[in-house]
Amino acid sequence: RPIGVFDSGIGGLTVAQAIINVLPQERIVYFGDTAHLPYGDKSTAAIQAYSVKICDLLIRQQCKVILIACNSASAAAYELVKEYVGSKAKVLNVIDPIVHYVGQAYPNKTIGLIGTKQTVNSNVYRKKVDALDKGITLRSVATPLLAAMIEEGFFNDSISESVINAYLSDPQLKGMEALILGCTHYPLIKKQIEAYYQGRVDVLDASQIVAQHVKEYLEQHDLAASQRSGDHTFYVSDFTRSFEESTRIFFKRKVHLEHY
Ligand code: DGN
Repeated sequence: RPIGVFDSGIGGLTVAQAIINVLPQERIVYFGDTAHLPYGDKSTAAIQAYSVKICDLLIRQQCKVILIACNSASAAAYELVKEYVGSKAKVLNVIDPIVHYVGQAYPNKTIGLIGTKQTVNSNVYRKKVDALDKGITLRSVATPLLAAMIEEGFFNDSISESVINAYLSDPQLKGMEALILGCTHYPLIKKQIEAYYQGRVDVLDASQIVAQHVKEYLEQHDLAASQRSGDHTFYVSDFTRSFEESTRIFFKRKVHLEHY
């Protein structure tokens, strides 16, 4: 049975790619909700409704695990989706693995978070970090322009550098030990963010941490596939050629998108 991975759009392909890298024998069914993107500025109720519908589809595709590969949807809909899906599939999100990692690596330290408005304003990261009781201080800043900027192909250039510098110079983000890249798109600008800090801050690529977590989860729950049972499939709720072209940015190769 495949692993279902869903996101508001094609940005979650960074997470799918990271999973394929560590779990090459697994088959992925990806769903990008391109008809409703961006989730980052939507209400919690809207994101919950979209997420539930997507899970219906992934369950019909026999997915053994559903990974909410979008920080905004993980923040808004994880608890609800988990209850909705029940015993039909395991549900994972992209926030818990990062919070767990930070708890192990940075007790009593100050950590930063950047992500969409939904991710930051939901305070889900803060609540989960506080629940660890490890003395970690979380400072977060919503950086809504970054995802749109990357989708338009602005990364590793002077325009993205200006936008990144403007956001990261926020006084909220002073004095931290590490920065969580809390959005599917940000692995693409990790190098630029690292360059901004010049080694003073650890920049945490959530997609790598999440992929490692999925691997351990499958092994622990005896769900890992021993060999690949077919090709990955990539669905979108609204097909455009430009989405398909943009898959190159987030995935190693151009991906064929199917309209569902
Ligand atoms: N995929 C969303 C996230 O990780 O929060 C970002 C894309 C968006 O909805 N703007």
